[in-house]
Amino acid sequence: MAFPKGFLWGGATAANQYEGAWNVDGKGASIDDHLRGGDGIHGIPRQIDAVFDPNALYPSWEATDFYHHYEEDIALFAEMGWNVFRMSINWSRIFANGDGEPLEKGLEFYDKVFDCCVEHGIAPLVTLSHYEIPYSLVERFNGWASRELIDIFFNYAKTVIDRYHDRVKYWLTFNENNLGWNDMGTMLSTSMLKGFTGTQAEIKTEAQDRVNALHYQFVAAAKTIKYVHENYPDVKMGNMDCFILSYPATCDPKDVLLNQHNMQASNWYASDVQARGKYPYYAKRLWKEWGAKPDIQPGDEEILAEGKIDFYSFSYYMSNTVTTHDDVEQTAGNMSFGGKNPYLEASDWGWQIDSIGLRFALNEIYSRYEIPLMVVENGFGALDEVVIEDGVERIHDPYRIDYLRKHVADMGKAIEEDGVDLIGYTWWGPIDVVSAGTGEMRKRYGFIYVDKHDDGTGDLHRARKDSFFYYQKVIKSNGEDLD
Ligand code: BGP
Repeated sequence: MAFPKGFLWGGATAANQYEGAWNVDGKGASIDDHLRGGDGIHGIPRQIDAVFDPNALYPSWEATDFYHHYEEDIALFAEMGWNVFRMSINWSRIFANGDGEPLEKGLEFYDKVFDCCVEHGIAPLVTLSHYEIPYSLVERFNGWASRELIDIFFNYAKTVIDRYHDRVKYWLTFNENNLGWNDMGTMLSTSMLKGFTGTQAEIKTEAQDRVNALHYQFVAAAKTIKYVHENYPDVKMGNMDCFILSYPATCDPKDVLLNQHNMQASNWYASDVQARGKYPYYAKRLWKEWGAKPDIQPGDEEILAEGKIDFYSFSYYMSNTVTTHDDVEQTAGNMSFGGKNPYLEASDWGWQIDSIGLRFALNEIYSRYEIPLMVVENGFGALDEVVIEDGVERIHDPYRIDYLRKHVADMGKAIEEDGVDLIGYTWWGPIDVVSAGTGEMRKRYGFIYVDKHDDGTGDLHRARKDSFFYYQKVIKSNGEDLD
């Protein structure tokens, strides 16, 4: 058996892309509630509105309405055989403006959700901040550009961890924390968009703000982890990084060096701080290149050292290439762009499919930190078609099954042949949700179809896709039966 007994199998979601009910029971708007959808296939980016346009459609407002369907959805997850469910808490459902008094109604909602998970034998794995901060913090502080956010976040994290630690034993701090190092990541991961109206492509931030924002998030995460270790020894804390795997496009040593530097900037910079508790040696070179140094205040370094993660978690979807030569065609990726790889196929959105890259990534990460790993996002966004057969709705999605099969097989090899300590796998978007990058509904990842469309129509009913039954079989055989 490649996968150890007790391996965690499940799926991953995020409040802003799934929950809906954006303004009930006192909830405030989050940054995502201010975003319109784009069109990923035709390269039309998302639009951000500082002030709501009454004629616009904001996909997070309803999303796929987990808020009113959680019992039905968690029952479907249990039917697939899950023993873990990754979800996030919507910060603005607990603190409408990010700080102040917590909203009891919001807290009660997650009580019900976690109770329901536990009743079904599913362990919740909870992200504290998945690409959303209350919009009030964007307006008042310019998001994570301000040091004040450290304590505001800590207060929020402490509130929910104190409340739910009896049912939630696995927590993640910031979703795809590493992305804040470039402009593209700014929209969702650090939200430094005070007063900004425009498209994602137009966002321009200062290097100094980006370097600080990441630093404040590292300190806020470490402070939270330290608190948990001191108070709840049975609770485990992880980071969450977007592993952007890149290869040198040629064997020109210049490309190999460029790739090493690229991997340091986009991946290792963040995870070295979180796993090793200090900035890595190459940070000095990066700060020089970026033209900015983080605002490290007395006491920060001690907090970083005292708040190291217990396990490393990451998203992995695709790989790309980098080169110093100018003849490599570019393609899109997860909050990134990179060179095309002639050995790989890609999704309709240009994300290059590379399951061997996942095995490679697992080895790279494990050899660096030697702590347990979790793949907390991996998945395939595609255009699905609903057909009616014998009066029943069917969604035949062999492309998604194929992607899943290959990635599970390569994870199995990383565990069995390479010896990596991988403890869990949560497929991204196991039920259709709003796309983070493009705001589309038609970019579907789910094993469960939701009747919801880009124009806001749909009655939100759920239907099992072919991949639902495939994943059920994979889990039942603990990753052995991949036929
Ligand atoms: C990651 C995010 C998720 C998710 C996923 C798929 O970056 O953590 O929130 O959405 O990517 O990306 P997309 O929705 O853009 O296809």
